[in-house]
Amino acid sequence: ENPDQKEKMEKLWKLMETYEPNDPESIQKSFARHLEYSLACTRFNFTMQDAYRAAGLVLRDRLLESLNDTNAYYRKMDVKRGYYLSAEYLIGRHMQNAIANLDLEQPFKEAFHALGMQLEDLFHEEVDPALGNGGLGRLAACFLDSMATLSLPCWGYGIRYSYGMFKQDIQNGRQVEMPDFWIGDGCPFEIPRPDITYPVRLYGEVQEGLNAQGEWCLNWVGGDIVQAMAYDNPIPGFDTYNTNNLRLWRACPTKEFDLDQYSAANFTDAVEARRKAEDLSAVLYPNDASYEGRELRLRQQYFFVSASLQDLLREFIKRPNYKWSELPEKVAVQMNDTHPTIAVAEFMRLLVDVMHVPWDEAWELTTKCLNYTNHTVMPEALEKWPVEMMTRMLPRHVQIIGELNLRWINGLVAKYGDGPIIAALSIFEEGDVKKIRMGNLAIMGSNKVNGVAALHTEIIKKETFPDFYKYCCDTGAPDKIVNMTNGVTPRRWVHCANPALSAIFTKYLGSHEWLTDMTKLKGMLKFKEDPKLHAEWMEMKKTAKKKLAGFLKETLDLEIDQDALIDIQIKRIHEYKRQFMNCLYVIHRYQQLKKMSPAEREKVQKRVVLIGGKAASAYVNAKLIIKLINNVGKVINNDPDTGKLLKLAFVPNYRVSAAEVLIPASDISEHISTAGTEASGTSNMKFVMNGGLIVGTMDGANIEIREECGEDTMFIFGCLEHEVAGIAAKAKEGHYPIDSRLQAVFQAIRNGEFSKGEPEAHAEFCSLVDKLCNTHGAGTWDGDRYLVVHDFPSFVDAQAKVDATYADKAKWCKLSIQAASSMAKFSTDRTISEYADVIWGVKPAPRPMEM
Ligand code: BZD
Repeated sequence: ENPDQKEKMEKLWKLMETYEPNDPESIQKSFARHLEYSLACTRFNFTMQDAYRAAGLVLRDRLLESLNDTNAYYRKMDVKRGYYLSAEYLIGRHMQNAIANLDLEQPFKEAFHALGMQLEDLFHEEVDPALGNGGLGRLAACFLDSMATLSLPCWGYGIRYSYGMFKQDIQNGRQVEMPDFWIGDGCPFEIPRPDITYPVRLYGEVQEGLNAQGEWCLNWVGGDIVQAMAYDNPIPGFDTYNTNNLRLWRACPTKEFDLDQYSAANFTDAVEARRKAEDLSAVLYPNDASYEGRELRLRQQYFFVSASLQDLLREFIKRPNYKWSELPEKVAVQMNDTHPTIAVAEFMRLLVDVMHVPWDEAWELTTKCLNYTNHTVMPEALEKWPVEMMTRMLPRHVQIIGELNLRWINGLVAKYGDGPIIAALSIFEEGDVKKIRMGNLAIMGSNKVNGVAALHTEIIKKETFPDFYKYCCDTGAPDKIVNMTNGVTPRRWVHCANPALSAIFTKYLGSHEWLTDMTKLKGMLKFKEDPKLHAEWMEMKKTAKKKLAGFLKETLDLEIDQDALIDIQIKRIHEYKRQFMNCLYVIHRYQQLKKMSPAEREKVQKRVVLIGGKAASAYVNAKLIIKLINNVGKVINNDPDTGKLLKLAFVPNYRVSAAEVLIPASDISEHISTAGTEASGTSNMKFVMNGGLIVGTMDGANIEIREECGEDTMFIFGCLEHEVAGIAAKAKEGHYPIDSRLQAVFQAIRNGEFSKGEPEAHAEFCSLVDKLCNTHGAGTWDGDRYLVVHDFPSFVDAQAKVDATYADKAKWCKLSIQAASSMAKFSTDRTISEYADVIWGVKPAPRPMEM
């Protein structure tokens, strides 16, 4: 309005009206400028790390232009927005992905090549941001990539942990956890936003009082206030001008310094209290399967949920003449697992207490805006917080939850009378320690609830939340629970991780359209028997294996035969994922080789078995399994009879960047969870997209991958989900027999063949084996909870079939092409389109190139 101001703005606008140019020379100039003026290096004296940082800033400039213009466009179009709330994002390295998605591969390559640098070397300088545990966190990251690529107005919200997933060191075969202070040198891709902060209250009490309108109300007062400060991470889409945002919150002390405390005696206490506030976002809990009822964890959850909801509501009320009734037309929120489900109560609190929306209307808005994804059927992973703890920390929320539950139970009793279904559906779990069930709160407060693969969604309906499902059906809403089969982004997992394969697809299909429409890959099927393609395909695998060999040499000083079949199992270490069974099989294979004459051995397929993954630090058995794998590997790899034919190695510190090297190189990967335990799995999809075949159980997304790719592309074994209960019941009575080959493996372990000179390890390994065999104490059976003994024989058969099939190179190659070309369903572009259509009602809003 002010003419003076206007003139200044126009001047600035003129100066900034064009984007940073993207020709190689301009990129070089930007690079030199950042080296000198942002990093204070000279152009003649800088390290590769400096070069990486400067290149990162070159990209950041371009990301910011796109992010700002995309935001302006979304505002102008007044679009409905989606918000993904997740305590974890396993984003992995930014640089290569940003270059690809900004369509800068060619000019960047040229620019840096001319300066005597290889892009690959720059990429290696980046530490992996590992703000997640495993599949759930990586899924969130793939989702962000697809939301941007589909030009959907969707943001992610999460926590900017100072320490991400621990680094795994292996010492004497055992896992040792090291802190991952990933942010130590700063990350050139993030944008700190000291101007965007929200207060978050913890503890305190609720008082009756009057609101601004003079009406009776409840006020939450006292306690501690922390500030949540925003750090923005631009997420560029591929083949679109849209760039979305991942906004991560860091906990900071409140800005105001309590003057009373500012006396000589209390000064240090006051500073200490402020420092403590920062603990909130200090560290990611490295537990991926069972929650620990730690108070700090609940604080983290509330902290990021409150800041995110405040932020998205602020965006909503910025709109001129907003009406609360329009909220569901403008906002959809997705809660990633139960971790952010305190959002149900916080949304109510913000609407009722802060925005003065009447209770009933607020509840209607809440249940229209929020949605919940379940990622697990393991009962030990469903979060339940003690009422006592939550009442201390979030007194107002417990009141709100109490009121919601009262109304909910009254309605249920009116419908069903007072029976067991009431206790099952209550948000509160009675018992010695009264608890709040976050799963129940989430389902009640959500518009849609989803599982992550077809089988998993059925299990949720029938076993995890059967009473809710009954209620949904009884109230005419059976489709409140829907399936959203997971996916992965082909940009990172094919194009960036496996450039040779990406080039083959683009060449045979005549364009790179497949990268945004994976159904195009079907066009490869007509070449699946083409010898020319076979040659290129095998060359592609060779290239990937060569890279893997370099990686293994560097990290483990391990030499591998690049003609060997590469067999990989990489995922969190867990009994249900059965790395133990894989290891037992390798021992069996070793024993078979040992029995053979040298001439017989010649005929055996060479194999390199790689197992990698982190164990939760308190998970004793998972850590023992790591030790066993390492010890078995040591024996096998150093045995001159077998060393050339069979290798077993534990890959330390498995992480996104390691996956990018491992996955393209695999011939076979293992997805061998007990049927009904793995909700989906997502690395299975990455492997197949890269032309690897799967040894797997009929579990999670394996079932759907097999459906898409054809039965002949997968080596299936093990019992089926519906058989598990019967097998477990029978096992309780006595036990199914232990296969003689497995007996021999157990015997070798008990004889100490893999624990020579290590009495402690010997006792530990025996305890693992004993547990599996400990089945005869009637009624106490759970030793083989995951049916390792039961499924072992069919696992051995499946592995034999792998060897036999691999012997026919042309057949293998055909199956590999067939499988990789049939993976359209498992692109997160498909998954996210479904979320956008079925759950969020969010539409694409591609922004034009120039605004
Ligand atoms: O989520 C995983 C499931 O185990 C996989 O089957 C599935 O594919 C992916 C994605 O849907 N779950 C997790 O990764 N869970 C966690 O990481 C986690 C983290 C903290 C607390 C509890 C679980």
